[in-house]
Amino acid sequence: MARIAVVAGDGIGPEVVAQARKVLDAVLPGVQATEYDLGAARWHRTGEVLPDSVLTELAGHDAILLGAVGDPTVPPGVLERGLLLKLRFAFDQYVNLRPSRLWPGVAGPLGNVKPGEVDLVVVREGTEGLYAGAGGSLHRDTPAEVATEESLNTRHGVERVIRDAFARADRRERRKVTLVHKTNVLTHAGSLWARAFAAVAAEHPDVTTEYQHVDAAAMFLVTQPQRYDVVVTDNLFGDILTDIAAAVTGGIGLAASGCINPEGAYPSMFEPVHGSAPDIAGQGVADPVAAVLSVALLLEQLGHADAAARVNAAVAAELAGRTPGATLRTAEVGDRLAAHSVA
Ligand code: GGG
Repeated sequence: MARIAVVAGDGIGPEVVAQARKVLDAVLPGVQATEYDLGAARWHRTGEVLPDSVLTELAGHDAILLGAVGDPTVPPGVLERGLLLKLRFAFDQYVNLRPSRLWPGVAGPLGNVKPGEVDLVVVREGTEGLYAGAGGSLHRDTPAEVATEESLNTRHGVERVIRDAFARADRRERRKVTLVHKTNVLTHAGSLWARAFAAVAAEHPDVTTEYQHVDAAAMFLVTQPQRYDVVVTDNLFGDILTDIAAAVTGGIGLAASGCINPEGAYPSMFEPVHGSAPDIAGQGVADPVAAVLSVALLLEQLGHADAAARVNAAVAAELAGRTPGATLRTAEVGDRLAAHSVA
């Protein structure tokens, strides 16, 4: 039976993960879920973020279900780098998979796309780019202060995520991959991405390819999101573009993601795209759909396609039945989704 490590984390993380757990238990009876107390509370209590002993324990699981990371009482970066990025990097989760679809019954905010018309997936590089942590600062807190943040791009890292994007496109109906970068300005990294993309594209003659600068892609994701199928891009561009994609497909509360180690050498991690939302934490009003859809991605990754399909169907029914503007209660949504996910 699958062994899942659960890291609820901060803010609304525990609230939405509790609903995701209900759904997981409903579709995979007997699943072994172990909770790990990581996040702001642990840091305040112990000064630790993610001790190596816990990392070793997490490595023994089949997957990780994560809620949210980040808390206003903790200095910026301590939890984000020390927990979220440490997990992604330690477990070589180089594919950050972020699907966006306009679910039946969910209206696009601009009225320019019909329900069901958008079904795209962003394959965001997960272990390199500006997130690598390369850089430094000089003369801190003086008028001469200088800070650098460098983008790390290796041929190995870029090529493997592009390969993953093409493999996904091969399994989809439209078979199209869009590379998004800024090759006209970021010429060093851009050239590497463009050459790696061309090399992998040559191995997939049946896949349609296109290139877009990131600023154009940001615009087209708003005005014509239906033009995209698979989008492959670097770590920061992917983070930003997937928030835009979420906004045009019903909001960040519906956006799920997987931080995937495709080789299975390490556990993959599944998390809602949203953060800890401290402004609404503890009120029981956070939408758990993103966390529940992250469970569907987890189930697919672990080979439980039927269970994943049941969760997706339950979400589709839930969203089709929503009245715009109606108050949502996190636990009630979780109860409904769990009940409808059962075979
Ligand atoms: N649900 C995951 C979470 O808490 N994300 C907050 C965050 O800082 N994300 C940055 C990223 O995904 O790179």
